[in-house]
Amino acid sequence: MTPPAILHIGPGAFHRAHQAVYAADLIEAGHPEARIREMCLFPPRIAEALDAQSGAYHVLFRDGVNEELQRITSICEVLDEPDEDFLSDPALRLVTMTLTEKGYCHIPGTRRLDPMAIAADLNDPLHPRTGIGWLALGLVRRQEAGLPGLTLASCDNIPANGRLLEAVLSEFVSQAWPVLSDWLAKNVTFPVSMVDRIVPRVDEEAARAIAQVAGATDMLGVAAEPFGQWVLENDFALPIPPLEKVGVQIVADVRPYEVMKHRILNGAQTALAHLGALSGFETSYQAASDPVMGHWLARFCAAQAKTLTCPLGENLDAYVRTTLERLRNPHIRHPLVQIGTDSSFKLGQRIVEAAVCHLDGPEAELYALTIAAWMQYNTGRTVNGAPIPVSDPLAERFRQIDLHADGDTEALVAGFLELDLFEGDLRRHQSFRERLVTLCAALERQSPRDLMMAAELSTTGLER
Ligand code: CS2
Repeated sequence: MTPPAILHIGPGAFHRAHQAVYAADLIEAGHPEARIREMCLFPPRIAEALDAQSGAYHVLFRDGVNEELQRITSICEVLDEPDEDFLSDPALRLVTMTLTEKGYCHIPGTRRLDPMAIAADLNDPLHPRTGIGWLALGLVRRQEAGLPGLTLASCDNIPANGRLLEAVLSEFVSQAWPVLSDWLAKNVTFPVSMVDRIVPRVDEEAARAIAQVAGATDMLGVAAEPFGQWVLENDFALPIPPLEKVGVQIVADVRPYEVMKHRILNGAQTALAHLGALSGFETSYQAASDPVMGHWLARFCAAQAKTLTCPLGENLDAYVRTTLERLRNPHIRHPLVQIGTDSSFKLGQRIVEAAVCHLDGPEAELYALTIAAWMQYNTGRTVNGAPIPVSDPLAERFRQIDLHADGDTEALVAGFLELDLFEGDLRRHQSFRERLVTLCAALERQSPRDLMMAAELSTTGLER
């Protein structure tokens, strides 16, 4: 049997519905080396479930009209308890990973290691607990075995993910394994990648649908949209399996693709997460298909698109149209609370960077409402005072801002604007700040949807 050339760290639902599907397609196209060895750092461990299902699971692709079931067998081995030689296989060509934002152990907004998050691995680098610690140990053993370098590709939805991985791993190695530093710099590459597919967590309905079409319960099954994109920077230490044969775009510069995705698709999702939740919706599908919110969202996406450089081979109008259709897919019921989680990490790259381009223009109102809704959401109260479960690394800071403001909306807005993520022109823009105060005050009594409706009526009125 051809040994696997790919090792992936973190086989969660997103990976199983994205990279593992590309690998399955490539195997199907005659490249058995595209099989994947998985490494689980944290529960849920998948080895037992995969074994019980003879190494297969299903992805149910649903576009709202049609369903298509794909049986995936690209995962050939799972290391639930990895050993330190996990990177010492001569057949290994590509390491991919989905570690989540927190898995990079960095200080948010920077590419520097957070000393607290990495402390245990620095004290005991032979028994790592984090992905960063494991990669360093694995590379030490690989270098000792006289093997060539490797390509480490982050597949997390983080801007310039490869640069972040390179920075934190190099910093960790310089402290924990200084003898490896030089080899790492010369032999390991860290391509940036943009990955896209909406994969909500599997709810009961999705699990039932998968079981029904697959004919049996599937503990690793995932329901996802058919849309998928993977853009990978052309920077490989060794030749990798030819992923371009199954639609992976290998390009010199991933950034324009990444910014397009973060602003248009992810920006729309994050805007809906707060505007929608405060308007009483539970999923992005419900919010995006509501006529009032849907109309507003189309204008918002068009405003986001105006801030972009169009990547090669893309068409921004078409991308906006596809995004709106994707969000209206009735089978992809992405919970707004899931998207609203960790929003302090997301708001900057998805919304604030673009808002800065519109501060003086007619679209400023769209951004003021989006950011005001984010602020209101993070006070932990909906319009009628019902609690919102805020799940964010800054949740305690948000609570303090709200407490300190003590009902004074100007103080509330000022408190939020002090956060690092608003560093720059937006914070200093007087009329935008005033809009935020007015809208935050309005959101104490009215839902964002009510405000959108009122704004629409007044514009139509004016036009007449
Ligand atoms: C979502 C993303 O939860 C979120 O933050 O916006 O997971 C989104 O669904 C993916 O980036 C789509 O590729």
